[in-house]
Amino acid sequence: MKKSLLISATLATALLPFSGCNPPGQKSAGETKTASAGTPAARTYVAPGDKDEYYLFYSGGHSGQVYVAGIPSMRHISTIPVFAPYPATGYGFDEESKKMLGDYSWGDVHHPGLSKKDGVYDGRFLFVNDNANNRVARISLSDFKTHQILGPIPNSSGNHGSSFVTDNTEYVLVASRFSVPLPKGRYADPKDYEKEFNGMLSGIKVDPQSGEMSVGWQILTPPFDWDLGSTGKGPSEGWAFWTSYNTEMAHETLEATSTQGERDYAAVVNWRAAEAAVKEGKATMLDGVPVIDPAKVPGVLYFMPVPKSPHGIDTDPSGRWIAAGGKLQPVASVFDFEKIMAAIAKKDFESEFRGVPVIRYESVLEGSVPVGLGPLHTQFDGRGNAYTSLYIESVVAKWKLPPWTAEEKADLNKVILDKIDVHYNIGHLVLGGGDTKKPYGDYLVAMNKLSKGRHLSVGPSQPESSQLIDVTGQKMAMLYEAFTEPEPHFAQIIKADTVNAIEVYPKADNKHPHAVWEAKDTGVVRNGNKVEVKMIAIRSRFIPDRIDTQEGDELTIHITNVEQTTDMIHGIGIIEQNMNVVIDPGETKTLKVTMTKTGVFPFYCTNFCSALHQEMQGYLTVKPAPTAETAAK
Ligand code: RUQ
Ligand code: CUA
Repeated sequence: MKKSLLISATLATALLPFSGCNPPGQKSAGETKTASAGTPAARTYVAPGDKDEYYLFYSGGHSGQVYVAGIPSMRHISTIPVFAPYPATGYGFDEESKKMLGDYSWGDVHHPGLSKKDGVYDGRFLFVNDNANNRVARISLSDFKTHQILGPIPNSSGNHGSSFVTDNTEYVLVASRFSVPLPKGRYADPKDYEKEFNGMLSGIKVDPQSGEMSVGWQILTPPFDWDLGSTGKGPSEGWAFWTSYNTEMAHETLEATSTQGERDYAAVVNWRAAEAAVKEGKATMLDGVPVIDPAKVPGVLYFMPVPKSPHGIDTDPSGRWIAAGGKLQPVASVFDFEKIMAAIAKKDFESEFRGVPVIRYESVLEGSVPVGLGPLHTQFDGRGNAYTSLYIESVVAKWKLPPWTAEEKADLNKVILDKIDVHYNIGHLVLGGGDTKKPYGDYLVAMNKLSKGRHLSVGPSQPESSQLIDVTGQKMAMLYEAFTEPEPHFAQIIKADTVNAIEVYPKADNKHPHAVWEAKDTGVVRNGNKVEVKMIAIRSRFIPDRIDTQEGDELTIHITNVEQTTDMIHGIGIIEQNMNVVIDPGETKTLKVTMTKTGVFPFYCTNFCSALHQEMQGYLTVKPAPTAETAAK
């Protein structure tokens, strides 16, 4: 009896991938892919035409972009350009995206953060930070495009400790990695670091309707180098936490000097109190932003000691347990938020630093879990388990969160439940919904810093590796290995059905002032040396397909892709004008070129659109500017 059951289960799994006659995305009854059934190959196999269950948004690091993949297949689906031009979508060439990029042509994306409602992802926005140029960008998940880049943020240098989204997306919270003399632009000698330099914590306000971001307020800090953070939830909602890796306030050879202290500090921030203090006029304006001095406004900031050079600090789904990775100590320190609140209420402080109370370590520490070597980040499955990445050990450690039994407390080795090898040197890890109140609890992606040739050779520049791990069982199981462009720092995993993306821009929603939809409304208008074109792109022509200009003219083209069909994209590339704009169905974009060269410059559709795609072309002519002589004739 038992045997036949087993066989039929295996058979069913084996048959799964081949029931492929459903329309794309529709599964037949019973065909729900689960993390735990079948061989790793069957568990990650998404048949041609079928769709993945989750989106994985992972950071593109210093490529400045965000990559979109599917889980469980780990297939790369799309690249969302954010901080760097990307000719594939024409990003950074049209006027709208050029304006967003401003003076910068790169960024360093580390930590994508999804918007939330009531502590769970709502599928509206993805926020990403730029470590390099102190910016935060907002991607809309209705069209998977970047809609706003805020920054450089005043008084903040090195936007590494973000983007941490509060439970109802009131704020995206940001911490400065580097301390500099403030306001920015002021010179001071790094020798005077302790006195002249400062760090900053920032609340980036998010408009509940539009998602538009603005700098709400800031909290001045000593020149600690702030590292990773997280927002509270449940009982700790309204609070946020960051670690510092340089409480020593070293400003040279940090490798040695910033690692001397046995303890560093974490910042414990009451962001609701910060918001209230600003409303009550307790802040001082600095470079246009209300800045709170925590020595003068008690209750906004506390310091909490954590062991030696911590890195990640993560709040569990219940909001009570806060786990800090201790890079140079083989433990994850678990703090109890209830005890933190009690210590604050009783003013049970061990000291103060520059007017900021330092919470007594022993009174808030629940325990130090001996996870292993090089603990960095922790994620949660919603079933009372935590998963910590161990950089040095190249392992993910699974352990049990408190409450612990007396026996476990006496020997915390007992709460380590499992370890799995990853390849190699894991940085972040992400579990679906792992930073929300309700993690999905099935898949975990280990984002490994080194791939060490576990792929076809591509020369010395090797990719990073991401490994998909099933966390549904007692033991973790390795499912799949994918390779990524540099550099997947952190990622977010969201259920696909929480995201509702459009596939064409409805004509009725196109608010571009120069959008035109019919041939009769297109045309070329000259005004002095300004030439303005209203153009449409439709399979398989540009209307107009001839533009006549003269040397020195400023040419503006407003081009509307009038298609209303899914996946019917057109592009316009102009030969030797360094111009390529791609227009999605129903979209209008504006491009500008100054005519510095004479001649005839063909333009053509860059995005394959039809059997007559090759024929989709036209001519831009540029006559020499009239000289005194030719003008007199
Ligand atoms: S932290 S190097 Cu995300 Cu582990 Cu930036
Ligand atoms: Cu239009 Cu190719």
